[in-house]
Amino acid sequence: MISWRTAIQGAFQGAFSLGFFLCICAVASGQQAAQGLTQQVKEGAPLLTDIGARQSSSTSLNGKWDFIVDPYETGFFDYRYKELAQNNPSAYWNSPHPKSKSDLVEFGWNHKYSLDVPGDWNHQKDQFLYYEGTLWYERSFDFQKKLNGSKVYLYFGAVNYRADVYLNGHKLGQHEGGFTPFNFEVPDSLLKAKDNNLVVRVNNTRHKDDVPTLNTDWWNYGGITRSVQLIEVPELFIRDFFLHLTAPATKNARIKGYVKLNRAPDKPQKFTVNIAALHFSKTFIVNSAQTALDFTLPSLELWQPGHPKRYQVELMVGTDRITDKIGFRTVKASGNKVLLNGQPLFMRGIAIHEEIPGEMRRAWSAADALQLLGQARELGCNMVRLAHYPHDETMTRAADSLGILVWSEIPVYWTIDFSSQAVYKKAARQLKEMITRDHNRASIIVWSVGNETPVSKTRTDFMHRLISMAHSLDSTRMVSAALEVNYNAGKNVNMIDDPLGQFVDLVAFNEYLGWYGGTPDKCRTTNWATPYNKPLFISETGAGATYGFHADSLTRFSEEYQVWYYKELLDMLGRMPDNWVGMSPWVLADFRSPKRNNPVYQEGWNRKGLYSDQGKKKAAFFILQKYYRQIEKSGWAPKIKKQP
Ligand code: GCB
Repeated sequence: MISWRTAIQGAFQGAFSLGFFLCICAVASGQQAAQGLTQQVKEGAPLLTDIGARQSSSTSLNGKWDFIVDPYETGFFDYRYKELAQNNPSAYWNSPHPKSKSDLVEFGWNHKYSLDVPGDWNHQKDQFLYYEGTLWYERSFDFQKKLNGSKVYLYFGAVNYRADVYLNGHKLGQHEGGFTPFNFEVPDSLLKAKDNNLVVRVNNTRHKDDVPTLNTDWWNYGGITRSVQLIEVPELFIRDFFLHLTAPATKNARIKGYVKLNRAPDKPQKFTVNIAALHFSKTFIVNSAQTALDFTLPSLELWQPGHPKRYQVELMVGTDRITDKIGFRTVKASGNKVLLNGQPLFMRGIAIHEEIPGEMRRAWSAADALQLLGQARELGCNMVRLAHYPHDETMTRAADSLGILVWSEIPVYWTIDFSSQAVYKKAARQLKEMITRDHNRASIIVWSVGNETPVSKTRTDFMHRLISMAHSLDSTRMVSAALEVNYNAGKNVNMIDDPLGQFVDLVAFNEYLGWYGGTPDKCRTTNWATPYNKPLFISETGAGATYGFHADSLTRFSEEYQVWYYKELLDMLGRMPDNWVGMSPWVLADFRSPKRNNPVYQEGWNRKGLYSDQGKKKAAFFILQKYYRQIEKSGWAPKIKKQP
């Protein structure tokens, strides 16, 4: 179905975006070269999890890295466009060492050109604002192992979009996907005590067959956008574990899960779980790489918004020890409700992009997470939709600590190529990496497999496979996707009847009645329904307003229009069916988007934020805040009277 929205957006962008496209075409055409990037694929080691809890064994490689901008891929291909051999001195992963002053050297690493890691490159230098292509990063480091016989992993929180990683002239491997972590085992033979040379080729060129694809409504920030660290672990170590509560009990609470070691132990080993605050300790015997865990805690305080109780859990095998703060709670869709710890839940949400708008940059740090979640809290939220890709681990950890529920999503967005098996693999990989990284975070209640994907059998099969995969990786959370709406022209009930609805646990939909289709008074005669007997969630709704622009409420982009939109929306919500369990309006703050080219009101910003790009609250913020406060008091969305 081609929605009215697509048509309107098309017309709108046609009018405003020509300048931008002309300006980036020059860069884009030179980048077709990057298509050859995948010719040497060497994937990373299985993911180490709970990185945030392994800080004592980790060495940060954050800081200043030197860089070379390489739009023609000169550091990777020779002049016949063949990939350079590993030992070719012209390859940028090999530091140039001219033997004499007559030697010709056409590249070099110079502290004059450096970028902060983590951090997107776009905000760090004016000339990179629109840059899409290849940029090489380089740094050196010393490293002394602390343990005998240990293993060392090089861990990247995320690199957008592709990374080729070289240590001391040797390729460790490659990773694709801009928002999930990856790691490589560093062979002892490569690691030196002094002057290790680490080079990363980063490329953020957009491709049709990537996830996301060419077209998104957000900025394509490039670079090593999240932390880089070396992690030293004993030869036998805990690679991953998963602990979850099976039923909402505060006495004799049953915990299940598993522990995964990096390999099967040579002989049976003791594996211990300690929770000191509960005076709990239990030892299991493990003799394979993966062991199921099942135990009972005599008493337990449940994690939930308003009471984000977390326990320090210690896990030990041999000489390896991890301690992490873990909250225990249950969540499930049951009939047409969502139950959190067995109680019906109403989600007072907001959608968030991973961006600090005031600095026009990707968010990545704990302080960034606290800023964004703090703003959501002020709005009265108990839930956030982290759109449209997995955010940094600091974000889900902060949500755990603050007691904010999370919807976490992979960037299967709009029109990725659903007919391609290669694209499916990319999406599935990102789904696996997202779930593996965060399956111990109590805050996460929904894994989302995508956003506004156009209905067709091929798409539904593709998405169904992802949903099944999410369920099999983690059966303890809801799986969903933000669906589009079937606007039944002329009828007063809009149906959310996307066939994907039969496979999700939570039927979620995006609607923009009064922004993309006519004016907000349309809400007065509109009702919503779904044929699925499942909880119903509004994953997006919103209108644009430029902070400080005041006019009458019929004037687009005025704060008054946005206020009107929210008032009509809230009135309409008073008529939502009984299975309506919450919403995450679009969006917390104005965010950068190359698709938004109104020269007066947008200038490259999507203006649907309730906070401006400078963190100022728009008038509509207070409308939603009041509504959420009412709900918080009454426990459920009130069937409110018309908004004054
Ligand atoms: C949507 C998309 C979101 C856009 C938003 C908008 O439906 O899911 O990524 O940014 O609409 O502002 O149009």
